[in-house]
Amino acid sequence: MTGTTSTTPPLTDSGDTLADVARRIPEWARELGFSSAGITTPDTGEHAAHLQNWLANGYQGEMEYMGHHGDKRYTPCSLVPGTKRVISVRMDYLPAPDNPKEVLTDREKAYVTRYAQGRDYHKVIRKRLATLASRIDEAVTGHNYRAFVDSAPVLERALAQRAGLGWIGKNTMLIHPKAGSFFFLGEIFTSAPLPVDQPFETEHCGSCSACLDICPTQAFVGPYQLDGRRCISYLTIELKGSIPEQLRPLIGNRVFGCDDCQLVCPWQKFSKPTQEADFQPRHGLDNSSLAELFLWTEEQFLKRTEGSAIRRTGYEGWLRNLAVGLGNAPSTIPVMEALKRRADHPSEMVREHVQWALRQHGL
Ligand code: B12
Ligand code: SF4
Ligand code: SF4
Repeated sequence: MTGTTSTTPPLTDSGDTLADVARRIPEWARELGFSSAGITTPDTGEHAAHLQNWLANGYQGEMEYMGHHGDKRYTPCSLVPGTKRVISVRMDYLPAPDNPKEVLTDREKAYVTRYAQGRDYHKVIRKRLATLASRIDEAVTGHNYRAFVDSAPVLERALAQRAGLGWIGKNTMLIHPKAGSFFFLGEIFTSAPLPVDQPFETEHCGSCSACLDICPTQAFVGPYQLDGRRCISYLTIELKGSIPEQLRPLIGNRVFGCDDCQLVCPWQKFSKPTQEADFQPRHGLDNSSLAELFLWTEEQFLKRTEGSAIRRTGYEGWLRNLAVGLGNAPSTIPVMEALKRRADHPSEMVREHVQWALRQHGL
């Protein structure tokens, strides 16, 4: 992907023009396993106001970090002074072969979001971004950069849209017409005034509203607007305490994250399976029973989730989520036995969720 600026780009110390470097970045990014890369200015346009409204409505729930850092989240130059461009990249994560819909409809199985099947993406992407940044560094001597993926106060989807990587759909995901939305985003803030790409202006949702209608917890307050507090991803990953009782039956068998608003999206037929060995399922997480995972000891949990994003929920959070899944499962012997085995768990939160689950089975 290349672009133009109105002024003639200066030569770099390597003798290339900045336009030459910008032309090579997507090629270097692909060599490092990214599916595409684009360059934009450090602005988030109208997205800053959308973020402010979202925060004012309290949709961040316990994710208080979303409101910290003042204007840094929507003003890249405040986060990293001297930033002239943002290089946005995406990396596909869908494992293949895959069976998400089968697992979702089998209520004795545990559904783990496709993004968390393998190694933690933060680690994978951060390392690759560092390599990409140092290649740019070799070409543009003396420039400064910082690389980010997810955890920093950055409006990643807004920057990706502005860098031409896709449009923000009604489900709030960044979607590309040739790649769906099962990909991660990351970015490099650079002081090099590289030529920029065209933003992705065309919105391809049209009159479709499949994602808004399918959401199990009705977390969308309208197109493009998600009440984070109702999203299963928030409830099973970000929320540290008890899951509100009225939402538990709606969670079904989703024990870590949720993909429904993506799986239903018609653009997903263009999603590409990942080429990354690191994102392939580990320990049968793509097709395990709730009862089996519920009986993991803490030691097994720590061992089997080493280097995985699942660690974020912690062992008690993991048991809490599985207890909800088991409460929503059919009343079979393995389900009931598993719940009874954890009825005296030392954590009050786990015990309370197990008791709720047992009540769902009339016990
Ligand atoms: C907080 C957060 C969450 C929260 C809140 C989600 C949310 N929609 O905000 C929770 C925990 C619920 C969550 C869930 C998920 N997340 Co998340 N999350 C983030 C994080 C850290 C910040 C997102 C953010 O800025 N939210 C603030 C609100 C205001 O933004 P927004 O809802 O996206 O709304 C935008 C537009 O819709 C628009 N907008 C808002 N209101 C309005 C109103 C109107 C009228 C209009 C026209 C537009 C508009 O402007 C907003 C800003 O661009 C980013 C990483 C990052 N640093 O950016 C990852 C990120 C967005 N998450 C990601 C993923 C993969 C997920 C999940 C799929 C994980 C899962 N399977 O469980 C789900 C998807 C749920 C969903 N539909 O969004 C990826 C998305 C990749 C992609 N292709 O888009 C990111 C980019 C992480 C990454 N580096 O890859 N996430
Ligand atoms: S991830 Fe699931 S719960 Fe969250 S908005 Fe999408 S469909 Fe709803
Ligand atoms: S399901 Fe339909 S409305 Fe939702 S993001 Fe996909 S195309 Fe847009």
